[in-house]
Amino acid sequence: MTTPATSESRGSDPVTARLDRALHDLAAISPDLIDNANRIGSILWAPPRVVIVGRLKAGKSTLVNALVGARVAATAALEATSVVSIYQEGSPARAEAVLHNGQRLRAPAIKGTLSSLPAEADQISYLHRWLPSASIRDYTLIDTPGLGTLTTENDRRTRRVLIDGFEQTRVASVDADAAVFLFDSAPRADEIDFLRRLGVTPLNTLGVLSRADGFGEGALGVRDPLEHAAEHSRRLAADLAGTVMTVMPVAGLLAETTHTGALTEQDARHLAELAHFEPRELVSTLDRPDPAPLPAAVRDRLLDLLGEDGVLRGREIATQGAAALNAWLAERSGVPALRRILADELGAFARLHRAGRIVRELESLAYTHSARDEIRTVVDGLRTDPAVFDVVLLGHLTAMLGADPTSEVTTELRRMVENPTLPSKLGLPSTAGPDEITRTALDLRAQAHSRSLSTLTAAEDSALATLIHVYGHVGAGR
Ligand SMILES: Nc1nc2c(ncn2[C@@H]2O[C@H](COP(=O)(O)OP(=O)(O)OP(=O)(O)O)[C@@H](O)[C@H]2O)c(=O)[nH]1
Ligand SMILES: [Mg+2]
Repeated sequence: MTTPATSESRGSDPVTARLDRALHDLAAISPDLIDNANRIGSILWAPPRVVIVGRLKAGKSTLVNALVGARVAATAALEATSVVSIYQEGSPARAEAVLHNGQRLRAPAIKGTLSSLPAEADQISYLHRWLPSASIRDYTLIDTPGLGTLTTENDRRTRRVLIDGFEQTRVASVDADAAVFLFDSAPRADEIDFLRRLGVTPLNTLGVLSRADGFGEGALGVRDPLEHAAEHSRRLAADLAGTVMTVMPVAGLLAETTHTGALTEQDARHLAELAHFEPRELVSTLDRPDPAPLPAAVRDRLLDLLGEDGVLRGREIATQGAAALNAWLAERSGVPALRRILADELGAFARLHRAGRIVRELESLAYTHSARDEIRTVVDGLRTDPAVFDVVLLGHLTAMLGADPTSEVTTELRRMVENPTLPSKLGLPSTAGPDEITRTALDLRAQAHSRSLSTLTAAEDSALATLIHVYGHVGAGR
C-alpha cells in the first residue's frame, strides 16, 4: 500500500510513477493515442487545483491574493467576483477567457487586476490566468463568485462551471482536486450540499472560519477575536467532521497586506502614533471626520490594510517598525498555517484526487477509442496495482459520500484512505505485527464479501469489489 506523497517526496512518488507508466503504455498502443497520452499527461504534471468557495463576501478573493502574494483578484466591499478565475504559475503573466464552447480569447494585458473582460461575463465559462509567482507552484488556485441566494447570477456561474457543466460537457468546465471552504460563524446547509456535488470529500476539503479578526464581538470585545475564532473553529471541526478535514481561523486581509508588500515604514509610523490612545477613545477618534493626529486619508488607508482589529492591536508592535508589524500580522492571519496544510495534508489528498481524474480519463478513452481492448488492459492493470490503491479507494469514497454517506462501507473507505500506515488503515495499533495484519485483512475481506451479497447501491457494490481485492492483496502478505 502507498501513502499519499507529501510535498517533499513529490516527483518520485509511486502514484505518479505508475500513472506515467500507464500513459507510456497507452502511447505505445497506436500512434494516434500519443496525443491523448500527452493531453492526459499534462494533467499529471500540472499542479493540483484548489478551489476557494463560500458565500458572497466571505473573503475568498482576499485569501487568493494573500496566497498568490499579489493583488491579482478584485476585492472590494461593493465589487463582487463575477467569473470563476484560475490562477496558475506561468510566465509571462497573461490571461485568457474561456467561453462556454471552449473557445479562448486573449484578455487585455494585465498588471495586477484585470482591466476588462474580452467578452460579456455571461458568455465566459472561466478566466485562465498565468502568473510568475512561486507561491502557486505547488497548487493552482480557483477563485469563484460567491454562493448565495442574493446573487443568483454569480451563484449560477460558480455552479455551472464547477458542477453542472462538468456533468454535461467537459469543454468549459473546471475540475477541482481540493476545496477551501470559507464561512463565518457556521456554514449553511446549501453550501454543504454544494461541496458534496463538487465531488470533494472531507479529506480534500479544508474549512476556513474567515474574517476571523472580526469574530465574536470584534475588535473592541473583551476577548481577542482570533483566539475566540480559534476556539470556535475547534468546535466546528468536530461538528463538521463529515464535511471538512479541519477548520482553521483565518484573517485573509492581514495576510494580503503583508504578503503583497503593501505595508510601508510610513504606515507603521502612522500606526505607532496611535499607541497611546485607550481603545474606546481610539475608536471614537477614528470615527471622526478629522481623526487627528492622523489625516482622514491615512486613517482610511490603515483601516483598509489592517481592519479595525489590526489597527487596535497592532499599534504597540508598530513602534518597532514595518518589518516587526508585518511578521506579527502574518502570524496572526493564520495564513502561514493554512499554507502548510495546503502543501502537506490537503495537497497530498488533492494529488490523489488528480490521479483519480487521470484514471477516469483513461477509462473514458477505453469507451470511445477503437483500440478499446488494449486500453482496457492498461486501465485494468492500473486499477489493480497496489501503487494506486489509495487513488481508487478515494474515488469510491467520493461516490459513496454521494450515494450513502452513512453506510459502514463509507466509513471503512475513509479509514483506508485517510490513514497513512498499513496497520492504521486496517484499524490496528501501530505496533501490530505481520501476522495480525494478515489475519485482520483476511477477516475484513470475508466481511466485505458477505456484505457484498446484499448491497443496496451500485456505488457500494463497486466499492466492496475493490475492498475485497485490496484486503486480499494485503492478506496474501504481498
Ligand atoms: N476585516 C477583514 N476584512 C476582510 C477580510 N477578508 C476580506 N475582507 C474584506 O471583505 C470584503 C470582501 O472581500 P472579498 O475578498 O472580495 O470577498 P469575496 O468572498 O471574494 O467576495 P465575492 O467575490 O463578492 O463573493 C473586502 O472589503 C475585504 O477587504 C479579513 O480577513 N478581515
Ligand atoms: Mg471575490
